[in-house]
Amino acid sequence: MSPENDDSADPRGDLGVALIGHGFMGAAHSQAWRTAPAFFDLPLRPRTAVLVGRDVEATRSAAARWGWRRTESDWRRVVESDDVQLVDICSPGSTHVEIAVAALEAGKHVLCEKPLANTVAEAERMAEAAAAAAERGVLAMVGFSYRRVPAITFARDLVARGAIGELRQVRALYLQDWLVDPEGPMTWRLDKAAAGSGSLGDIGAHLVDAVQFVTGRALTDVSGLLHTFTTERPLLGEVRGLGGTASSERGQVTVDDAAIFTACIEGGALGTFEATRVATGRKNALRLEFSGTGGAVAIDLERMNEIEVYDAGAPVDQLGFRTIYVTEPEHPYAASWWPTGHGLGYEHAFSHQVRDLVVALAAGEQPTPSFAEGLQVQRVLEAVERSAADGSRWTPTAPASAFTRPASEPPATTSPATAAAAS
Ligand code: SOE
Repeated sequence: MSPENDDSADPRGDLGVALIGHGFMGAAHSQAWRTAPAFFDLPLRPRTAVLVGRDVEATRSAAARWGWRRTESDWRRVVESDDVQLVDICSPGSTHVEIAVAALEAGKHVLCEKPLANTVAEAERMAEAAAAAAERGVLAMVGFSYRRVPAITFARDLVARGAIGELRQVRALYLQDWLVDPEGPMTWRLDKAAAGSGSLGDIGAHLVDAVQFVTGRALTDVSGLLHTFTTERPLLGEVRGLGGTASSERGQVTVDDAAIFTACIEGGALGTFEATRVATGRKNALRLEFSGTGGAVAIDLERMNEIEVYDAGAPVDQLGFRTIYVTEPEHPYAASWWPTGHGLGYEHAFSHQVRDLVVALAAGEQPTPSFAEGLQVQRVLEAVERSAADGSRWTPTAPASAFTRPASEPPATTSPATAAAAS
């Protein structure tokens, strides 16, 4: 028997995990459940008990690859199962509310991928269920994994220590380009009924959470703009868009390709936000910059082991951003991994998330971010959507006729106010 399977002498309690979903996030969470116990001293012993997916064959093959002991095709069965103490939800947003509420009511802890839900009403139900469950010692957490990228955790620590003085401005960008090609296929992520929103909820939600996490301040007011550049895309044989065959049929894209918004931040700071899947050439560039009266910190997750720090109090002849490699044992999470300088990647944040969740569960403490925090992010996202739908704050810069485009150029994108004026 391998040491991993010989549990007899281990005094720690078991944490049987059921994972719902085996796509991108299912893979990320699977590796985290397997890796975190090997690198961190966890107070409970996670067991990769059940993998749940509707496609029986695909679920079995993913379970064999990732080390899940058994599979189910209906999540309701694991919610009732005695060998499951925690349900980890990695299925599309439209499924979150039903699974999370049922699991919490059945006494299972819940980890739920972000964004918490597809609507504020769903997120409210989930937060209520989590509050009621917490009274019974059953705990819920939302998976904003980027909080656990060492550079972002360290930025939070620096800002809390006063390293940038009084916060003035935040610049937050999340740039991807997988929707640049108009012939790229439909997936559930482009369907509002399944995903809730597009770039806004999928990657803009990370920006909102990361900014609030680093600054410790909430976004209080927003003004937003959403746009879908490609409104129809080819349908594939499989809705998930992986491994399907091309078809001549086209599906309607019902979510935003790009979301841009400005925000007022508690305490008087200003924020600009951009979340887009059409930033040609940018693959997964999450960039944050926090400017204060005494300094600034900047992060670019395409260089995720680094943080740039500017100290406005340095001697004038030494002013400038310094790059700190966030891999010293003194940096968040780093001591459990490799020797100084050897670096971490995207997946490590998910292992850190498992580590922090298990530690909180063993202590009977609320893991963060809670469902209440997930609900607050959902409210910000919905406010951006409402603001974008209400074009009344757009101000045309000139009468439409004052600007004549050369015929060879594509038609100008019309602002909501110009469109309203023209109709
Ligand atoms: C998961 O945290 C996630 O937000 C995915 O849902 C996005 O698609 C990915 O690009 C970033 O990570």
